[in-house]
Amino acid sequence: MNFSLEGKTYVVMGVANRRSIAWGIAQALHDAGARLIFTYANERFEKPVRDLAETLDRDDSLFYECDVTDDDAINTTFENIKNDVGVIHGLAHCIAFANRDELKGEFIDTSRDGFLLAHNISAFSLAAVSRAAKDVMTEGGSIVTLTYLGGERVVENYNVMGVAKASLDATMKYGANDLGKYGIRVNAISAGPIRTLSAKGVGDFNSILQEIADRAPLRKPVTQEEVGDVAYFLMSDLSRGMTGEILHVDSGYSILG
Ligand code: NDP
Ligand code: N5H
Repeated sequence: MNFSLEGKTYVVMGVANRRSIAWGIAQALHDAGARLIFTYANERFEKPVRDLAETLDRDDSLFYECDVTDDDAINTTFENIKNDVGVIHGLAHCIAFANRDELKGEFIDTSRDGFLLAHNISAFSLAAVSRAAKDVMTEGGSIVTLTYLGGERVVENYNVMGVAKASLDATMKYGANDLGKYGIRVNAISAGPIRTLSAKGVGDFNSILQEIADRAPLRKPVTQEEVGDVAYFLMSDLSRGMTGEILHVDSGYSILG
């Protein structure tokens, strides 16, 4: 069995800064020998992503702007990727968004627009991106998305994002069923809480991390590196018999009642 990802190319969507889970995944894939393609939501994020990628000891990374609310942008991005590299072997979808003011208070107060926005960016995007990526995964491939426990059970304040993650989880499973015949696997990592830009401004994030330190079986929050290593496993042939699965990388927290 070959654990190396040398000669393989992976698209990583959702690096905002060095704290991003997507960056933890990019580093793990890079360390395994992979070539990386980065996408960012708009040109504002191009420089930070390029600056980060420059810290990797290879210079063949590629960069594309891709706002996942725009079908034309998705199609153009993957057409450009096909023209530029020919074939990709996997994709990490590390994208979510909900209006900040709907990530507190009661779920029931979510607006129609806020509900649709969260589902558009955080769940439908996986279907749209998988369909476009399929045409560039001509040797089979592995798609990995990031989900959270709040899609399986009610977690205070996660609100509309929890409902969107439930949709993402189902999107992942239906996608896995459709794409399996092309040798493309689709799985999700359910990460424990990690302090990232998205988590910024979450009022009691310290107490959420403390709860993990106090109660999770491993008694510590997870890191971007730990999530990155499981993404590497899912991208590699070691996981070739798995699709449609949710792997919890959460210090064991989800087994607690
Ligand atoms: P980051 O803030 O680092 O990443 C979120 C990313 O979403 C950003 O890079 C942002 O891109 C991208 N994004 C938002 N809207 C769009 C859009 N319209 N088009 C393209 N990209 C978009 O946070 P995380 O690393 O924490 O989040 C990554 C994933 O991990 C999310 O799905 C999140 O729900 C999930 N997750 C996070 C956990 C945590 O505790 N942090 C726990 C479990 C799951 P840009 O910067 O270019 O705007
Ligand atoms: C129970 C919790 C804490 C409360 C809920 C947090 C939910 C966070 C997820 C979304 C993705 C955060 C979000 O959309 C923030 C935006 O409104 C504002 N931020 C931005 O626009 C920044 C600049 C950009 C980069 O962010 C995005 N997303 O584009 C959950 C936590 C314990 C775990 C957690 C933080 C989960 C998660 O899904 O991220």
